[in-house]
Amino acid sequence: MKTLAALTLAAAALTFCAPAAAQFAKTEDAIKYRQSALFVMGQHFGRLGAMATGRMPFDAKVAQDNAALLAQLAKLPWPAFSAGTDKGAPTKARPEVWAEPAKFKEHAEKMQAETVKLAAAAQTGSLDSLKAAFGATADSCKSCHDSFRAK
Ligand code: ASC
Repeated sequence: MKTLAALTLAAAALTFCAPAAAQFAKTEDAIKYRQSALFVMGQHFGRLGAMATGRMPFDAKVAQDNAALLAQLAKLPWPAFSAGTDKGAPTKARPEVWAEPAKFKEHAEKMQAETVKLAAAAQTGSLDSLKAAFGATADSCKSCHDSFRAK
């Protein structure tokens, strides 16, 4: 019984300490995780876009909060594109994600960097700064989607 408990603990510890690539119990979980993270990002980015394009009145505090969240959320999706998660649940991720990992990583890092700049722009309280940084971030979303996401 003691041995079993020790083994269970060791297995649990391994699960928590495993590298990011092995964080998901199932392939399907990794796919759902990255889709969920990107969906939530889209919600927050969409609010910033609504302000940047005048569809929603500009509120500096709301912009700051959304942009700060977005910069944190932008860290989430990437470990969930781990090896073997190209199928196992419906996904628009193209095979290029795994065939061209350096290029994919470059796009992911570019987008993350843009969200950090967007959060900094939102901090200034200037709508013009927000607009410029929003546009640059949207371009980074789009260029990755063009190469790595199926239509
Ligand atoms: C979003 C969203 C995207 C990007 C992209 C930017 O809010 O869901 O896919 O922004 O449209 O060009």
